[in-house]
Amino acid sequence: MTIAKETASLLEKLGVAKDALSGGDLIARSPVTGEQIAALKQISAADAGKAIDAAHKAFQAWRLVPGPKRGELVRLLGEELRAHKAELGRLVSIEVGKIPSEGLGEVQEMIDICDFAVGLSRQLYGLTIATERPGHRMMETWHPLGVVGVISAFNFPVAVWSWNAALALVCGDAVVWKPSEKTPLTALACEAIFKRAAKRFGADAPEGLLQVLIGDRAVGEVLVDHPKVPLVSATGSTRMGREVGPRLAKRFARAVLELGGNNAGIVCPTADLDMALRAIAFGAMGTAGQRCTTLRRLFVHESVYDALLPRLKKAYQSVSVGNPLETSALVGPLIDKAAFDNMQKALKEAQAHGGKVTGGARFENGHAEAYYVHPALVEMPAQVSPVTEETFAPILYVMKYSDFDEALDLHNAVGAGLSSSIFTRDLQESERFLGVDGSDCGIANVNIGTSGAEIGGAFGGEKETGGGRESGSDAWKAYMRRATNTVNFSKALPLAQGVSFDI
Ligand code: UN1
Repeated sequence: MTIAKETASLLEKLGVAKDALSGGDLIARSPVTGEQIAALKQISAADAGKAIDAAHKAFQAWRLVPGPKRGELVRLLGEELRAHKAELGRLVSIEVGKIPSEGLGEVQEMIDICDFAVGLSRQLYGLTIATERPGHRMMETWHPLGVVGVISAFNFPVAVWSWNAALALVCGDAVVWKPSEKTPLTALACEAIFKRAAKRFGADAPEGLLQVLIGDRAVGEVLVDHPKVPLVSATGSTRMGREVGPRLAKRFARAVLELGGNNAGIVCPTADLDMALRAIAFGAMGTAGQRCTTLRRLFVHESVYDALLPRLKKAYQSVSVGNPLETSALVGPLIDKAAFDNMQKALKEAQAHGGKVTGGARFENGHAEAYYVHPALVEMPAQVSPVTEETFAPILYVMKYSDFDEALDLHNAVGAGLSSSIFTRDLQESERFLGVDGSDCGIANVNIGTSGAEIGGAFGGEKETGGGRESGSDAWKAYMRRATNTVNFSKALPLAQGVSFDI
């Protein structure tokens, strides 16, 4: 069976209408072979505006449904995802080129956030606060916010949507989703899955609660600029965030930005090198280096450099790269030619700055339009460009350090601030790394790689990563509006701060 045929059959099983898949000009391709798998119709900017209006109408009804009941819809969504995990996981592998366990893992991440959100639907807590006035009560209430706009990237085409959607839905919001143009099919599959859950939920799930906008940049701009969208959660490059952020600020809308990462690890003298090696391999080569959380920079202490480097090189030389649908390769293809070109450009620049490159070559794997590359390990004499920039490809820059403080400084001396890790058995080093003047990232790990976070924690980062937090912990608060309420149940009207105003 060709990939196009398999895709059509998967989409049918997932409930996507056949006529949505042809006759349009948005060409969906599988990076596995580079072949076209669908030609989708795109929504016009005017229709995108109408879809947002419809979502707003749905929000006005949905916000009146009690939180725990809203949770029931997300429970059903999780159930549908469990039932269709194999098909959706496979579709992720086809559309993004992820290996099977990562395609399935992404769907598992969706199921996990649904479970989390169901529990959360009974825990949208506000505080009761001590008031200085007798006979008064002060509290805070969390109310649904409105339409939540979600702009997602190709590399986690379904999980990142679900982090946002599951929280937004239990928080009483409607969702308008603009998926990456590189991954429209998995978005249509999610829409179909959601619709089934909504149908099972019944009439209390208003029509239009989820809108999927298949379209280009102009459609994304409608979402970003629409006055009825009080929050946009956008995942993508820092360049994209630099455009989206100010536009949202201009109309005082909230932004949850999850932008670039230039994640680093530090390997200390006491590190368990076996463990570090495995964590580095997955962090840097896994998902073909196309996670926001991918390990891109490694600082290795001079006392263990010669022990670690040959082993790391060997891992790079022996890692299996290949067709994720037909082989048990650990690394699949890059998403497209542009990703490959960027990778080659960075490697050339690294070489010009004295970098010694292992790997990095492309092979067609029988498909002229597919971009399979051997992950690249680059020994760098110093942290200079391109090390300081994120290149969305499997390149790991390795640098030697002698002093811990110097390593920390270098670690923090880049624009992005998403994820970080340290490999050490020295408590002083690990605590310093996690402490106030340690890693400046939103995620800081000890003896674990930079990627593969669980959904229970808040996900996001500082500086040029954008500052947003999605997923677990109290990230839900961004999806609701907080009201502070003071109630006077006395017969007097005392003013705060001792002010008197007697008329
Ligand atoms: C992303 O790359 O945009 O921590 C998200 C991780 C995954 C999510 C990555 N749980 O690697």
